Amino acid sequence: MSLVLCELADASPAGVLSYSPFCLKVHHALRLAGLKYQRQHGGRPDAWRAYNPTGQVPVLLVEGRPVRDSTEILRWLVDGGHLCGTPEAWLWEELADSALNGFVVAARWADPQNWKRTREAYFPGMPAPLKLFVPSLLRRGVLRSLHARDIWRAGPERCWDRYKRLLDALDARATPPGTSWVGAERWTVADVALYGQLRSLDTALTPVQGAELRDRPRLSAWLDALQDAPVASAVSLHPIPAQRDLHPKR
Ligand SMILES: N[C@@H](CCC(=O)N[C@@H](CS)C(=O)NCC(=O)O)C(=O)O
Repeated sequence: MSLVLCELADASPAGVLSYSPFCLKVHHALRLAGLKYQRQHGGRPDAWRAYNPTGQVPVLLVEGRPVRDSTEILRWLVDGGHLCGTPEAWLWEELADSALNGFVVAARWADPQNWKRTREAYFPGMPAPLKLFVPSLLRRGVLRSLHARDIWRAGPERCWDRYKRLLDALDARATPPGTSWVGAERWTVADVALYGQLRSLDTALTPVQGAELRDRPRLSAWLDALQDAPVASAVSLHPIPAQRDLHPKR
């Protein structure tokens, strides 16, 4: 079966496969499932608009058919028996994609200490004259969205206080290294979604936020073990439904 992950630039030189937490989530899910796939890199998220009208990454091409949105990709993996998706695991997946992701975006785009690093990492090849104003314009839009999402609205202090409290709660809740976050027998949608966002908070772009995470020993140990987790030996318990209606009307 041909699988192609349409994503952003390869960030491997920076020690992480992708700067996109949602792409990272899918990379890890595919890796844990033991599925081989190819990578296709775009310069901007909307490079794959032909496959995804929202203009976002990731998109997974399955035999050329697009599965858009990381959550839909996980759903597809669950349907194929490659990943476990209990109701509780889906709740954690939602928390990772919404609450935790807000802090990833705030750490990179809003925190003035990190913005310069983010700009250099996100717009490496941009000609200098454009680099003077395009990233700042985009940043303004991202700040507006963080305000609307109620992440940055009460100011940086309140934002980072919430972040620390959330990390404390996750640290207290963490399961032993090498085990699923929801106590399942197999890796779940919760594990890979938490991995994508938490790992993204622990890159060179956001040293302070990464250090906060590293200060939580149980959570750090869980994350490290998941990063190094062995690839699934049973690659496919059930054949993957190639012709499933991937975007049914609700
Ligand atoms: N719900 C989407 C969110 C994906 C997402 O936000 N991707 C970011 C890159 S990490 C993106 O494409 N941003 C550009 C945009 O939102 O316009 C998913 O789970 O795939």
